[in-house]
Amino acid sequence: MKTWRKTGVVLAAAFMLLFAAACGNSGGSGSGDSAPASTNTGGETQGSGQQSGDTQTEQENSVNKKITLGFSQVGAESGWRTANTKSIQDSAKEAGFELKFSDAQQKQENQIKAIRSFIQQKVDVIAFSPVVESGWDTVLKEAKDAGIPVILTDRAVDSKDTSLYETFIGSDFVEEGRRAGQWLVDQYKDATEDVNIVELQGTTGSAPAIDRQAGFAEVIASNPKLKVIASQTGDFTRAKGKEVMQAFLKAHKKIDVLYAHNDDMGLGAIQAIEAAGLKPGEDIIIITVDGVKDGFIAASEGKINFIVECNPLLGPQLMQAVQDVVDGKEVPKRIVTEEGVFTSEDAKRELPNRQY
Ligand code: GYE
Repeated sequence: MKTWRKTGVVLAAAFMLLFAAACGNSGGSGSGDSAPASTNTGGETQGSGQQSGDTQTEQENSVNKKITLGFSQVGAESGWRTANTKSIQDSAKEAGFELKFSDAQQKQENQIKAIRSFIQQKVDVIAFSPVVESGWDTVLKEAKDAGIPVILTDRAVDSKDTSLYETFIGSDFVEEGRRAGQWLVDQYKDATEDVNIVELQGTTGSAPAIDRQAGFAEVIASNPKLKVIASQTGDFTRAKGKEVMQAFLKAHKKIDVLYAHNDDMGLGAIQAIEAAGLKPGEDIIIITVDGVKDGFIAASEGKINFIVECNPLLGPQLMQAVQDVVDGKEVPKRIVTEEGVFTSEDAKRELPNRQY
C-alpha cells in the first residue's frame, strides 16, 4: 500500500512530457481576467444580415456579418465547468461572435428548450455540451431541418445518425478511466490482500460517467485483487460527493481506495473522510479526474494521490470549428483534446502554472 510513493517519481518525468503536450494544445483562454459567469453574454445585435441588391455591399455584409452562436451549457456543477464556461465566453468575445449562452442546470429538458429557442432565433450555429448521452435525435433533427449546423463540445451523444452534428470536440473519457486504472494497477501489483475500491460516478447517463467507469473497469480487471465494492453517483458535485462518501464510510469497514470521476466529488469526499477521523491520501488512496486548481492544491498537500487531467479550455477550438463550419470548410468529425496525468509530486511542482 505504501509503494505508490516510489513510482510517483519515475512517472513524474513521463508526465511532465504529457503535461507539456497538453499545455501546448490547450491554446489558453485569452485575457485571464475573471469575468463573472453570467447568462446571455455578448447580447448586442449587430449585423442583422439585411442585404441590399448591390453586389459590393452584399459581399461586405457577408464578410462583416457577426456570427451568432447559441451555446447550451450543462450547468455550473464543478470547477471544471466554471473554467469551461469562461473559456467559451472569452473565446467567443475574442472571435467577435455574438454568444447566446444558456445554463441548463444539469437538466436535459432545459437543454432541449434552449436548442429549440436557438432554432427559433435562427442562430448561425448551435453548440452544446449534452448533459446525458441519450435522447437527442428529435431536437437534433429539428436543427438539421432548419439548416442550422450543430457542434458537440465536451460530452458526446449516442445518436446513430452522425449527420445530425458536424463534429464532436472533447476528451477521450474512456482513456481517462484507463489512465486512472493503470496507475492503480501499478501501485498494487504486489498486493496479497484484496484492495477495496469505492467509486464516485459522475452524472448518471453522462458520457464522462459511463466512459470513465468503463475505462477504469477494463484496466483493473487485470488484477483480481482490485475490487470495486461500491459505486454510486455523486452528480459531479462536492456536496453529493461528500454525502455519498459518508454513506460509503458507514456501510464499509475497509475502504482502501476512492476513485472519483471528478475533482469536486473527490474534494467533497475528502471532507467526509477527515470528519470520520481518517487521513485522505494515506488511509484512503484517492484518484480523481479533471485537474482543476482546487484538485491540484489537495494533491500538492498529499490528499489526492493521482489526478487524470481533463482539459476544460475548449473555447478556442470550438470557435475555430464554428468559423470553419460557417465558411463551409470541412471539419473532422472528432476532435480529441490532449491531456496528461499528475501525481502529488507533479501537482506540487505544477500548481503555480495552473490556469484554472
Ligand atoms: O469532468 C466534470 C464536469 O463533462 C468532462 O463534467 C466534463 C465533466 C467534468 O462536471 O467536472
